[in-house]
Amino acid sequence: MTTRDIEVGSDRASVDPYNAIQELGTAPLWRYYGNVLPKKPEPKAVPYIWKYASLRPHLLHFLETLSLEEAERRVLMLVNPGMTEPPATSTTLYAGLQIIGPGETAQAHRHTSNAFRYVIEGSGAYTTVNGERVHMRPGDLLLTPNWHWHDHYHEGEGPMVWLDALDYPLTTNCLDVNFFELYGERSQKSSVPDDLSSRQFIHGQLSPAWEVAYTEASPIGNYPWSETQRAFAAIADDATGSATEGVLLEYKNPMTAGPVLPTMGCRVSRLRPGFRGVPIRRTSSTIYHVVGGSGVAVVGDERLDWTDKDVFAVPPWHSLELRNASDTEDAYLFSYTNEPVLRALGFFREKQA
Ligand code: 1HN
Repeated sequence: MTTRDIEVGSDRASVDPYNAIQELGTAPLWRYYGNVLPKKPEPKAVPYIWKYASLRPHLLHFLETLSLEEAERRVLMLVNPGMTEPPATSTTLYAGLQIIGPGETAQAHRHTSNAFRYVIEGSGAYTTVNGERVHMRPGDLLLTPNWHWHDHYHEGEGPMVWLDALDYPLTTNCLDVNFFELYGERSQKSSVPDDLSSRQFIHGQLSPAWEVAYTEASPIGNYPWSETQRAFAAIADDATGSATEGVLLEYKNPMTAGPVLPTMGCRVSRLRPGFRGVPIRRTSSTIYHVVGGSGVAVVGDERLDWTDKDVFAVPPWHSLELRNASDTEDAYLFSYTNEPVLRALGFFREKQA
């Protein structure tokens, strides 16, 4: 230690020691202890519902007034009031509503964020994913995993709307691992037969034996609604279903029998007429999209009344109770969750609330 160090040290002793340590890039743990280690999760995300009927006119307005050349993607982000900057829909999850008109192309790019689309209305559009054209119909689930090139084209009539889901609040806001690249041309050329991955892999129990590559993300481009309907029809009223979410089916990666993407798992449930779920609490967050029907989600202290095409967010460790409002009609809910991330890292917990 030099004489100078000692002098500086004694100067500092006369100023507020808390300011002094702050200027040196430190903080006293004893004043933060509760924030670092709360008794239970205290998410920034809050329970919230986005009403499709209110948003649809605005989607149509921007379809009329904003070109895709200007917008790149014409999307209304669903921003959780507790997670506005940077915007997210719930913890580690993003959702947005994208609209595209006839003849439009959303140009090709790729990013490390995993993404998928869940088709809400319209038909005649396709997404080209690494050279494969994947066609969309309402209720279809289309995957664009990490670093896969993707562009969208609408060759049909009328507007097409889908729900975009991404894990960028994880890759960009938490982990700083997102890369992004433009393809260079506006669209990819088709290099494999249309919808081949779905046709090859969708029948799970009979998979192509010549395709040996293990893929962490599902190789299936589209999980069509027609197959989802067949799966529900096959069990009809015979299956018991889950006490919390009714007849709950999970979309599977045929390579791993696990979730479709390493960061996001997708499910669809049928709530029978009069269904009233047992409340549950999970460390994962979940985004729900109403495929059909209407009901109630009690999320923590909030009551969210949902109907056709609405989207709602359930933050971590909030109790969730799902009810079908109808005594005569089924309700169908599509949902996705960050449960795969939590399970991989040993952080998944659930308990009856
Ligand atoms: C994206 O690439 C798409 O490809 C949609 O359609 C929404 C939101 C954030 C970041 C990238 C798309 C997106 C996105």
